[in-house]
Amino acid sequence: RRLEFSLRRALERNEFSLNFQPVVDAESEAIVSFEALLRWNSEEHGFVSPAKFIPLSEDTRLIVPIGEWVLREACKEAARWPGHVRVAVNVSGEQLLEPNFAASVVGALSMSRLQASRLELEVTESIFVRDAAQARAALEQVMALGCGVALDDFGTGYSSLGYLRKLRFSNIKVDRSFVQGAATGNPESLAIIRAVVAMADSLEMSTTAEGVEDERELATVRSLGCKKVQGYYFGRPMPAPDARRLFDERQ
Ligand code: G
Ligand code: G
Ligand code: MN
Ligand code: NA
Repeated sequence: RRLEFSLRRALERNEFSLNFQPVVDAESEAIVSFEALLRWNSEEHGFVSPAKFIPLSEDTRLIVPIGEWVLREACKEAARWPGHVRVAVNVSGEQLLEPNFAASVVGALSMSRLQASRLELEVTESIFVRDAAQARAALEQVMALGCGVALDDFGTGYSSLGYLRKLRFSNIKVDRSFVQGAATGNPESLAIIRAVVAMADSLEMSTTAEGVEDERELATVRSLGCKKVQGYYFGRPMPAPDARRLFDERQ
């Protein structure tokens, strides 16, 4: 495939970049972190959507070197931010299950001199489908380093309630579909967010409402007790200099 051919050369050609999307405290609206989101501007194909090239890089295992690059870049950028601001990095199952995963996290942290507690790794429930024991072992390794681990897109995939009992996730990210539903009064969405927040609270995990786009969605997730909020309402994913500027302006 032509896209795959280009993807194989993208790292050496320096075609990747990271965007950063702010995450704010639901009460104070202060920025608490940024999520790093990978972008690819290909010489042959122009901007390619992550929805297209992330699955391709997983299938070809190119996600391993690409993911290592993302970790290093994200940590390097976060080291420039004020000490209380964290960075979240998405991690694919293929990457997590590599025997070298924890070592690549250690490498990214030491190269950037970023404190482990300022790095949060985002994984989806799907990582527990393939090799649950290995996924758990890898997460325990990075948790032992002091990194946070968030469950991304919670509620949309394979149910991982069993893993909530065994692993101390720092954060549960409530998928945008529930946020949208709740804000339009959908009783099921409301009940599900309420239940997720109650569960997260009693397990001492934080909650982030994803994809908040307007005032009404913000008011809804706030009243439901979500601790953090992320979405276009507070900022789109943006290049690092814009993220830094936004942060300076808002504080
Ligand atoms: O930024 P956007 O909404 O277009 O991202 C689309 C999807 O790509 C999301 O599911 C997001 O988690 C995923 N994604 C973005 N950046 C990365 C990355 O660096 N690594 C991995 N594994 N997935 C990413
Ligand atoms: O799967 P993950 O949650 O990592 O993906 C995050 C994706 O959600 C990114 O592609 C990002 O661009 C997108 N996103 C972030 N905020 C919003 C929002 O407010 N609305 C919508 N529709 N998408 C969002
Ligand atoms: Mn994410
Ligand atoms: Na998500």
